Amino acid sequence: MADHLLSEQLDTHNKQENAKFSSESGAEMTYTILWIHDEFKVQAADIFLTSFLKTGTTWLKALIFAIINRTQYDFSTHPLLSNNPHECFPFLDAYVHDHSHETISCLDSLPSPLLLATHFPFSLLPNSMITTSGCKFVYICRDPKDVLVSNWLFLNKLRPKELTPLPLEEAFELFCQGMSHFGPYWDHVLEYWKWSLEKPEKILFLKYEELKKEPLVVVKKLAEFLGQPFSLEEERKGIVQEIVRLCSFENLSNLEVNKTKTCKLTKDVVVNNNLYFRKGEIGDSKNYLTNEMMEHLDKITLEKLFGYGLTFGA
Ligand code: PAP
Repeated sequence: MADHLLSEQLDTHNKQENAKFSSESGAEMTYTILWIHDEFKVQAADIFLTSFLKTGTTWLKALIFAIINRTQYDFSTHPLLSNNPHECFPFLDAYVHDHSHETISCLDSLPSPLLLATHFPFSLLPNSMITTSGCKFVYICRDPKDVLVSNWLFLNKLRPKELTPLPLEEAFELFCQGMSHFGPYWDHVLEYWKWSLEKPEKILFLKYEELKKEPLVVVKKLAEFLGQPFSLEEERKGIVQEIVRLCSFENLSNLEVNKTKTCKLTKDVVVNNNLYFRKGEIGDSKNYLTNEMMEHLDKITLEKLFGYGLTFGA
């Protein structure tokens, strides 16, 4: 009986802490959206990386940074060898989260083209980002089963110590219901997919799985889309291969900066860089999800994407 009472009390405490945690991050999010809509000035040269959580953002940040700056840096002393990709290619949201004008004005001092990332869904982007001509978007998606598992493991590591870890069953339910910081996963993907069909010159739509399977092909496609195609001379010198190698999971995850250092995500959240590099594999979710869970997720995917010409995977 005493055990039962204790567990009920713990449950109530957890729910209260969860609610506090969610409402604090909800308020931050609202502020961020308002700031981006009212204050953020888009420039024609800006490059935006948009994605849901855990779909390959860190990897793509590294690749775009390396492609855009390939004539500036030597591969032996490259900034990506001593900085986490999130430092080289920051989140727009993180700047805003800081609530300090000093940090926000830092945006003006970043080198052009401005490389900024956001997890916001298409429908929450301000009109200026969508309509300013010249600026480009790259979106990356991933099989939802792997997204769910990767995100569940990551968030449990970030969870305040006073909260018990979120059980996978609960994370699964929330994910299926579309409850996440950035809305339902499938809607997130579909909105950007539809935009990419409408404006292929504005947004390049990528999949984590195709990047894993054919990194050289995708890196060339990226460079071309961003208006900086590789010259024959660069190809002959093996620059595409160098970029792929520099940004590979094996290379980045073994760097001192990514093994031991931290990165400030927002004013209050500091993340160990090694949390961004777990396994980097396709299909690892099968080691966590039951067959039933996987079938259910595949069924939602089929239903949600039906008729749009989009499937997950390469
Ligand atoms: P974020 O939403 O916190 O920015 P994001 O970078 O999108 O995370 O996704 C992290 C996933 O990408 C992790 O997947 P996993 O949990 O299934 O392992 C991470 O391991 C993987 N990842 C990070 N860097 C690379 C890379 N260079 N190559 C391939 N996968 C990578």
